[in-house]
Amino acid sequence: MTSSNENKKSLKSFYVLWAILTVFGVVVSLYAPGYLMPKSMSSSMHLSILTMVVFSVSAAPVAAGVYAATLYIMRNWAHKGDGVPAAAPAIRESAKTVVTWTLTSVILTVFLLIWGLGALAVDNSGASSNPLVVNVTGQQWVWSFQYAGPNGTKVESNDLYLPEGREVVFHITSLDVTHGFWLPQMGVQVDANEGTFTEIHTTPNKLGTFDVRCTQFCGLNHAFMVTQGHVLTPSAFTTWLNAQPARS
Ligand SMILES: [Cu+2]
Repeated sequence: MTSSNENKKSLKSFYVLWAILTVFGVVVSLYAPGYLMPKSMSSSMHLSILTMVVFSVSAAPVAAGVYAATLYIMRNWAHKGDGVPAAAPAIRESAKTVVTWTLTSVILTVFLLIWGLGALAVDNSGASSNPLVVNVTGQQWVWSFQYAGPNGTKVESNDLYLPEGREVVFHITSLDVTHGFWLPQMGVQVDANEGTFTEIHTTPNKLGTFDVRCTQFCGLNHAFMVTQGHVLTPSAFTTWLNAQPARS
């Protein structure tokens, strides 16, 4: 009787610790991604940041459980002196704890699976009938961007210009080794491979500049394979496009 009461009391500290660490994890998860991830300039990036927050918040109780168990065990099984340590109640012998732990993990995992599939579906839905097609070519160690210019001409630029509010479809390839086409603020990242095209889309929703980087180590000057992108108003974009020299 006494022993059972002691066990109850003792495991209570584990529950309290679990709750405190969960609250801490949830608060950090709510605010950290906003500070640590690039500022969003597209709906895809907004969805990526939201997904990061949802996944971090959902992982918080599980991570908190692991840390709480670790601290609880370190405190209760600490060996002091030469004597045999006093036995503390084992967490695994508490049916309530095991059921809570398992159910929490299962429910959160199923929720994340549903969220992930839903986010993928949302990101792939709503493809516009008139997207801007930009051909992206990576080579050691520059990016170049080809657009359809006025009157069937082709326009090429080493800076990426995009209009606000219109879906952009990137057709990406490489002339040599594998590069990684990455627009951090747009939530766009896909490999550029020689001899084949990869495709990715986004819709910029904020005016301003963004980064264009390479995510695959592609040789000596990989770190310098960076350039800038610009989101312009649709009319400014048309003006820019028309001002470029036609290539053919
Ligand atoms: Cu590269």
